[in-house]
This record gives sequence, C-alpha cells and structure tokens, in this order.
Amino acid sequence: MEKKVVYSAVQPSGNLTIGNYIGAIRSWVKLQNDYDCFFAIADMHAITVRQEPAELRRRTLDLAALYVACGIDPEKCALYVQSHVSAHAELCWVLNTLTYVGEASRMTQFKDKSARHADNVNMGLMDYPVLMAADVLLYQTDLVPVGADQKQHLELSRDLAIRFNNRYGETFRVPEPLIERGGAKIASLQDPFKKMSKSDENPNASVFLSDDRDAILRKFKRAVTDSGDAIVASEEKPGITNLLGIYCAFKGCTMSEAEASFAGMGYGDFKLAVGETVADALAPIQAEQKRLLSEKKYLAELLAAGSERAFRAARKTLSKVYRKVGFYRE
Ligand code: ATP
Ligand code: LTN
Repeated sequence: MEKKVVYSAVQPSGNLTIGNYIGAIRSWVKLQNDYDCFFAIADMHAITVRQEPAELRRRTLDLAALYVACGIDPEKCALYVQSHVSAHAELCWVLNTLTYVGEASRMTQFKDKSARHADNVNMGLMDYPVLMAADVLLYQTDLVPVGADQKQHLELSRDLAIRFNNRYGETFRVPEPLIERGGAKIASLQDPFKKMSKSDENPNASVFLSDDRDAILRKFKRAVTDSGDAIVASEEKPGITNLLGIYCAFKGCTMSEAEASFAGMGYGDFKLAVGETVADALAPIQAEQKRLLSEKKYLAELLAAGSERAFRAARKTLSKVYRKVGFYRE
C-alpha cells in the first residue's frame, strides 16, 4: 500500500525555541518511518516580515543542520528549501484566485502580525496562509504536523482544496492537521498566557535551541511562577503547569509522574531541575548541529537531493492544476 504523505515546515525567521522543537520538529522525527515525508525550510514565508538577507541565508543553513541534528533522516524524507521549488509560488497564484480577501483578512495570525509590524502590512503577510495551502496541497498531503497555533491556517488549506475540487473537479487531497497533545503549546517563561515565540522581544521569555547551559538555567531560574508552593498542574497555576509541561515533554513522562517526583520541593529547586533536564536534552543536538555546519558540502548536497525529490512530486500536481484551470498547452 502507498504510504500516506506528511508535510510540514518551519520558517528560518529567527532562532528556534524549545516550542518549535516540541511542537514541530521533534514530532516529525517519529513520523518519518511510516509516512512519505516532506519537510521544508519556509524561506518564502519568512520574508513576509523584514529579514536581513545575510542573516536569512545563514539561518536557512542553520535550520537544515538542525533538522538533521534533531533526527530527521534526509534519506527517508525530502528535506528542502521552499524557494528552491518554484511550484510553491506558482500554485499560490492559482489559489489566490480562489481566496476571498475577507477570509484572508480575518486570519488571527494576519491580525496579530499586522499589529506587530504596523509599518509593513504587505500583501505577502495577508497571502501567508495561501502560500501555506500551496505548500501542503502540492504534495497531495494527508497529514500536517504543526503546533496548535497553525490550526486556522490548515482550515483554510482544507477549504481551498475543497473549493478547487468543486469548481474544477477532483484534484487535491484534503489535508488533516496533526496536533500533538500536551506538547502542542509551550508558553512564554515570562507570561504563561502567551505562546513561546522566536520573535518575543523579552530575551527571558523564550529558550532557544542555541542557548548554552548557563543561559538555559538562568532563564528557567527567572521563569514566572504562581502563588502558593505546591508543584501541581492546575488552571490556577499556569506558570507551574507550563514548566511541568516542558519537563514532561523533555523527560517523556506524564504530568502526574512529574508532580510525584517534585512533591515537597521548593520552586527554586524545581526550576533548576527543569532547566537541567532541558539543557541535558539539547546538548547532543547542539553538538551535532555544529558538526554538520562544518560540512557545508554535505548540507548543500542533501538540500539539492531534497529539492529534486520535492520538485518531481510538485510538478505532477501543478501540471494537473494548470490543465484543470484551462491554461493552454501544446
Ligand atoms: P514567529 O514567532 O516568528 O511567528 P514561531 O515561533 O511561531 O514564529 P513558526 O516558524 O511560525 O515559529 O512555527 C514553526 C512551528 O513551530 C509550527 O508548527 C508552530 O505551530 C510550532 N510552534 C511555534 N511556537 C510553538 C510553541 N510555543 N509551542 C508549540 N509549538 C510551537
Ligand atoms: N506557517 C508555518 C510554517 C509553514 C508550514 C507550511 C507548516 C509554512 N508552510 C506548511 C505546515 C505546512 C508555521 O508553522 N508557522
């Protein structure tokens, strides 16, 4: 039987946080044996907010090395850079003609990012979810592993697939989001009601995958906690609950096991233990990423092979789309 298709991507728009790792990349690793996987570096999405060109180029390679260091096997998956496969932009154009301005402008992320980048509310920012739909639909994707914040975008991808199929005949598979329970949302260490984000301006809010042990321990030490002294997960204790969640995600245990192991401990020692767990888990990934970054030729070759594989799959869908919409061909 043919394997189902999995597609996901991360933007090279900043240093990745442990939220990106737990919510996205780590969950991909578990899928690569059972699915036909495409994992992209979404550089075209990244330029919807201003990027320094040299930085973007560097971060793209950093991210490729990180994917591999986290356990993505380039032999099993197509690991590639989005802008290397022009079909993404081409399908996006066609899908734009099926997307209503109203629905695009109602997207939560568009509203948030427009407010945060009020001096640069560009067309690309509004088109972001349509490009994302093109990414996913090009590969006839079944499942899209993402964090909970991307659910609305996936909903639009589904709507566009159905709309196209209704208008032009069966063309796209309708994708499903795959959102991991528990790990789907890691909150900011400074405000447990906000998601941890690459682009938070408070440097203590996010733990980056590139942080060294000292920085990690310091950030956890400064993490906001709640009143009282019990280490239990509950709605009244969003800070402690987030820290317990992070601990479980890295330790691979359940919330009740974590609560039991910290029973009677003070907040200070608890935060130190969480920090140490995270630092221990990240150390081998950081070492491997560094090693890979010194092998530029290997990275370039694996990205070239990845985009070749992606191109072949994407071209099939794009030709079909062009035919269906009535573009003339000899
Ligand atoms: P930015 O803050 O620059 O908008 P981001 O940190 O949200 O970026 P993306 O590149 O947009 O990162 O997202 C990459 C993946 O990481 C997505 O699947 C997203 O759902 C997931 N993700 C991002 N932040 C978190 C988080 N705090 N917890 C869990 N998953 C997350
Ligand atoms: N917007 C996504 C990154 C992304 C993506 C995709 C995720 C770009 N294209 C296609 C899944 C499928 C994000 O995670 N912020």
